[in-house]
Amino acid sequence: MSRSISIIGLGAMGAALAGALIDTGNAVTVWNRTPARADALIARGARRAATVADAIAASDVLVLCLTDYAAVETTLADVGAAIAGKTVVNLTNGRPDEVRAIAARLDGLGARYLDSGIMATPPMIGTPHAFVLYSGDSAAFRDAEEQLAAFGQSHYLGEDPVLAAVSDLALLSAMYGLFGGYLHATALAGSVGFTAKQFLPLVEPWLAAMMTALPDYAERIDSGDHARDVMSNLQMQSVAITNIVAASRSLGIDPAFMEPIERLAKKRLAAGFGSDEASGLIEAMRGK
Ligand code: FVH
Repeated sequence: MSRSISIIGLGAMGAALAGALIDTGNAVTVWNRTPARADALIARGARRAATVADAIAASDVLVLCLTDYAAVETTLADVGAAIAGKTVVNLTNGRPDEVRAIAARLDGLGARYLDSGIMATPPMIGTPHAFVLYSGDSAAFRDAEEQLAAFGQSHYLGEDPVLAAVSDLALLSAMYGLFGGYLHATALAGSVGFTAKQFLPLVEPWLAAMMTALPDYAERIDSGDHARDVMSNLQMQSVAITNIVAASRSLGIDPAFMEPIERLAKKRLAAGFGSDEASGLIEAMRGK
């Protein structure tokens, strides 16, 4: 039997989510501020809601996928009591303060709230490579779990609604660190003539090899012990870090991506932790 679900927000991601729900046999109602963006989904069998209130009335589960929480607040500004008893799954990227504010407001209106982080690009939705983080009302998650599985693997993190949003930001931070590092490295290599394609066979296996250090880093971080069995101490690494910044400048590359790492390393050295592993940089990030 098909279950109904409403999607509010049909940008690149919202349209992919709606498509995956249609493909898995759900009765999908869609609303978008710019109505024309719904046309392709209507042609695939979705129902068009004329208003946000119409989308809310159509289903017990509402999925929001908008640019930011300001858009979420605007879209839900006038919902009132109509949202009581509904499950709101908010897949919009946001900050913990924004999550708490919307969760409290919807709770006050009698809705069940799930916050979420989508760890996928639109073409990955509905494939085994997509995973989506959820936190908030556990009963609401259990009830909607089967429908939400259309998006990819679901990871429920706990009752506190901010868990998914902060984990999302943390994972995106790791991604931007990786991409930022890759772009800086490629700019540096490019300054002496390598094209990105020529540099790729060097940088790709290097990054893959460095990823294997993460379990050891995790152990050091959790124990707070960055001094045991040190292989590559920070004093030694800080020479390379400072050289990267200085060489970038002299080769005409903006060192902006690497400067914060240099600053954190100097802070750690000044505190007397030069013989520790570089995992100890996390203590400087934590303000210790
Ligand atoms: N696309 C991606 O790769 C990432 C993957 C990880 C998760 N993100 C998050 O998903 C949210 C939406 O992203 P998106 O890619 O769908 O974004 P757009 O294609 O730019 O569509 C934006 C939709 O938001 C609507 N919208 C914006 N402002 C308002 C507003 N004030 N009132 C009502 N709707 C609003 C916009 O409507 P329209 O411009 O078509 O009328 C689109 O439906 C986002 O949080 C990502 O971080 C995607």
